Amino acid sequence: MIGSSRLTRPARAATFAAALLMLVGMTTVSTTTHTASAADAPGAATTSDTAQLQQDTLAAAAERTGRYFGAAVAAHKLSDSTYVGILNREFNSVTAENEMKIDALEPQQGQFTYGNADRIVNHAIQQGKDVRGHTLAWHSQQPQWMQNMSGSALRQAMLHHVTQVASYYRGKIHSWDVVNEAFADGNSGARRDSNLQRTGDDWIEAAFRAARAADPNAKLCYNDYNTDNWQHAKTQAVYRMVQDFKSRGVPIDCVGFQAHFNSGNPVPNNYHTTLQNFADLGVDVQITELDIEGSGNSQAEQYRGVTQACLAVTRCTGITVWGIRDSDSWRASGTPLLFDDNGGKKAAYYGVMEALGGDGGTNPPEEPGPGDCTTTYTAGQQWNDRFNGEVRVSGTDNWIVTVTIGSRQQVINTWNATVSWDSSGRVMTARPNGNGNTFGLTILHGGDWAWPSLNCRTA
Ligand code: 9MR
Repeated sequence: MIGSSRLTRPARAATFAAALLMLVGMTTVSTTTHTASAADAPGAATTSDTAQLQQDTLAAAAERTGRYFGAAVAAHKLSDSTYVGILNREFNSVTAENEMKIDALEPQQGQFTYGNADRIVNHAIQQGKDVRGHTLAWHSQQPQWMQNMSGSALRQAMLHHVTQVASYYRGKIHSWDVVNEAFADGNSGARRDSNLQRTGDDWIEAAFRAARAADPNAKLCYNDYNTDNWQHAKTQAVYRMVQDFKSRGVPIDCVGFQAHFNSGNPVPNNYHTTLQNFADLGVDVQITELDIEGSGNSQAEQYRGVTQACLAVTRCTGITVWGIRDSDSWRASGTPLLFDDNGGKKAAYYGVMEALGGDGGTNPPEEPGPGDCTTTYTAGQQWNDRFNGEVRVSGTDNWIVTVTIGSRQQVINTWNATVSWDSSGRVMTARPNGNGNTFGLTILHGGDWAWPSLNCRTA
């Protein structure tokens, strides 16, 4: 283990600094995780030493901080061995992606079908993992019979559902998303209009009381999206509701932040403030559906920042990512998860792992070798359809830098380097062309503003 930590520590320091910059909003500079210093240190471990070490996992690293690390799981994928292999190895909490929603569990009024949900819950229990229950009351994914209901009949049906499901799973659920997405988007700070909301403002607290009565030991959460930015009206409105619930003794234990991020909805630089302010109300906070569209270093830095924000809040008790491989995601085209389509660990995975203080194991970009070099990316001018970036190389004058871009992106111009492309069209290899150690490129972004991922070696 000694050799391993020697290998990763310098990289951690560099990337920690980059993450801190991100958290305070200075998102223009990113440094790759390559560094030569560890390899130069006398007695440092060799690559083969490192390869023999047992690899750390997200679950183990999170657990050492007193937190869980979970994933959303689909029952029909439990027969996919790659999927289950990653699930069993890396995660110690599970959320059913769709199988515990109202339409899945009570398709006909009063008739409950637990088959697919049970497959997930039983798998989790057999593997010693916690289960997050998602979700007891929601305006969406209601079965047809519920969609057609209103007034007191709907209120009773909703409470019956909460009671039946929470009782059925009593003792097996770590945390329930009792109510999901009950606030409107935009600046109103109002409740979302829905058939449930039209049964009266108190429908949310009624659901929480019913859930507490049915499963007194489960933590009861309110869960929503677009509540990450402390300045947003929706965030403030949810905060006031939780404050009110706590002051009146409505049984609420936790707030779930879904955390679905992309270029239009980036990780806010006040994210930590949001989590801390909610925690200060006397509830746990959980990141419940994390995904961040993008690729490479930019995506990794955002994952790192979110993880660090959670770690900085004592009552942030765990993180769940919304799927395992990119191809499992509800937003697969945005490649928003920690594992690629083949189940390989992405830069984003190592960003999370390093933030957790874990040992990235045999992450290839962290294995210093002869001829190692460092790249620094600086974002340049931006237009509607494209952006410029510059890559500065240090450690050698004789570099080969690979630049990997997103699937929707295209490099339309380069300067100060000789470049060639692989057959995928996503990996550009750049070499010096006599104009020094800084080269530039223009990327047509196709809606994906993520910075390219960089890798440097000496020729
Ligand atoms: O990932 C889920 C997707 O498979 C479903 O089609 C969709 C239907 O509503 O729900 C997705 O999960 C949502 C979660 O339950 C609540 N927050 C938003 C998630 C992404 O849409």
